[in-house]
Amino acid sequence: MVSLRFPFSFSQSRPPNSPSTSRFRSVTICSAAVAAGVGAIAAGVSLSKNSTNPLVQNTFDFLINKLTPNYNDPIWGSLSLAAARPDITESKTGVSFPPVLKDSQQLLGVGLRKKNVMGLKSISVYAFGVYADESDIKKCLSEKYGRLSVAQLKEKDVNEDLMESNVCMTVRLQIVYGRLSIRSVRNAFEESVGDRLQKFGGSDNKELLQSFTSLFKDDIKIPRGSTIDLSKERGYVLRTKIDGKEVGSIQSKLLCRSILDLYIGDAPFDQQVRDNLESNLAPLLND
Ligand code: DAO
Ligand code: DAO
Repeated sequence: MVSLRFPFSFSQSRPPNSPSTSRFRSVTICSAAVAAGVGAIAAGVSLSKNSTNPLVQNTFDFLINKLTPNYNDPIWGSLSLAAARPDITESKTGVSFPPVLKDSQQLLGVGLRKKNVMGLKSISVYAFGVYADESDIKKCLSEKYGRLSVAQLKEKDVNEDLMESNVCMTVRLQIVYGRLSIRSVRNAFEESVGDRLQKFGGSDNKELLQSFTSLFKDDIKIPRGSTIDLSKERGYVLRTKIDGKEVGSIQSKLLCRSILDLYIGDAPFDQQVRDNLESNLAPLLND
């Protein structure tokens, strides 16, 4: 009897008592062949990982994409396990994220937003997951990146194209800090997003910033456990929902770009998401 654990490339660990554990345990496959295959591939990692030969690297990436039980791989369908695909846990907080949102947006990475308070201590504010629509990825990015290995992808700026393109995406925030006030959200937002608006759009973006922060009404409560979805929809519309309830939407390519930059840009809140991005994008580009 072989337990099939974490069929994807996120580096993570799951706390023993996390809510998804029992469902996760039930994903068990009676197949020595699968175990042998995975073992052989794992052994191949050390041989191929450092290869500078593109043919070897491409073959290796192909085998990894096609033979490992990747959570995006059709193997899940053929084993009738699609419904049992486990949530992905952000390791430092134990917060879990569904592998797919809105039926078609695939999870590309999870991370943690920390904030330094008065230069003294660092608090964990929220865990986040970054999702992108699978068919949009193919439509917008496959022609340019479809035949590249993960290593080759890492040398390109695929994250830039993802942020600039019309790919529908969602960043899901799950609040872990228990004393978040709207005032501190507004301040942090003005600092982090304001900085990006200036970087990508120049200095005259006060109105745009205010149009977004004016959505944060004083009576909104965001206690620990709240979920905020920031979605870039078709035509660069940024829609914000708190616990599934819409709080507003704004059409602005610059705002969408600036928000995404916080999570998958060059100086992201958590480098772990950037480190995994290409490995999680590659199977979606190559299918
Ligand atoms: O004043 O208690 C405090 C420190 C709060 C820091 C809050 C940082 C907020 C980060 C943005 C959250 C967006 C949901
Ligand atoms: O972490 O610095 C940051 C920026 C986070 C963006 C948060 C947007 C929050 C929008 C909804 C809050 C509504 C009260």
